[in-house]
Amino acid sequence: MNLNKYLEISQEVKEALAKNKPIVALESTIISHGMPYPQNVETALKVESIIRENGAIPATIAILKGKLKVGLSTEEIDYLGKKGLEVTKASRRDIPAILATKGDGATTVASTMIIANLADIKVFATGGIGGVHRGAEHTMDISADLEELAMTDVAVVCAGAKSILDIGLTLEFLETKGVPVIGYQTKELPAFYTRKSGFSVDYKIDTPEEIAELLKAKWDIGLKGGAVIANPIPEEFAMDFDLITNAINNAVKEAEENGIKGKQSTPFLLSKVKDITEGKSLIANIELVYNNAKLACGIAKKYVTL
Ligand code: PSU
Ligand code: MN
Repeated sequence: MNLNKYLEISQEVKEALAKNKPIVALESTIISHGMPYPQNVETALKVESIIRENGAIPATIAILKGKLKVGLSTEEIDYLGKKGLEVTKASRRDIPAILATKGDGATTVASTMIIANLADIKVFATGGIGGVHRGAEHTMDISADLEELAMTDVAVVCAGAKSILDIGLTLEFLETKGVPVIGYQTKELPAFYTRKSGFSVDYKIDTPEEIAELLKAKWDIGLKGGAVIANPIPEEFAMDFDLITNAINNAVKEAEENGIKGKQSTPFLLSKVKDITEGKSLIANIELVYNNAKLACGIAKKYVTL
């Protein structure tokens, strides 16, 4: 395999890998498609500094000029944030074409997992994962993130599944594929903007150290695939359940009326929810990413000692 032709790891991340330092991977679709400019760039840079403050090395991942980049410069993050929706949202299926044409791609959870794994990074923090969309029984819109979780050995720390998705079907899919869904200090799967969803996780685990032990056990015995570590949004930033439920229902309706499909779906819904909640959902989204980054550091720090 001629990986060197494609993979470009930053000096800082290379050194961290060589010294077995804890590293936390970060995705870039959240920058280009998940949040508006300039909050996207501010958040991406702050999440990196939070990771450093918490004793790990951040590795933001994207595809730039046909290279799989692990560890971006401030300028590169700014470039992706400014270009926003103009950058290709790159999931698993998009990677080969972007490499061949020397293009740019903002990596989703699925493709960030793939690239992190190539670089031997095992812990990844983000906001939310893709899942089974509402109405998937007709549209078959099921995020490639779920298949990736079934096959690529990277743990994804997120704030649960948001109700733009069918949370119940998303959990069923993960169960079928053998992906552990762990609640950090909670028995209930958080629903991104809120701490509750009405659905249970498989296991409640109360410390980052035990989560690291779980990952180690899984991969030691050769069970392929990742894990979902669901971390509830901090109480003080959680949104009112009725307010967010209403906003999401209206956004889903508007997406249907406008025939929004495929890879446009998640970015469209996120942006609508933000408008309907007058920006409150964006504030919640930013805070939960910071919170997930901190937990990911705890897991990564223990994992490197095992
Ligand atoms: N959920 C969010 N913000 C995001 C995404 C999901 O709250 O930015 C992005 C992630 O990159 C995720 C992708 O991997 O959307 C899922 O898109 P799709 O459903 O098209 O696979
Ligand atoms: Mn989709």
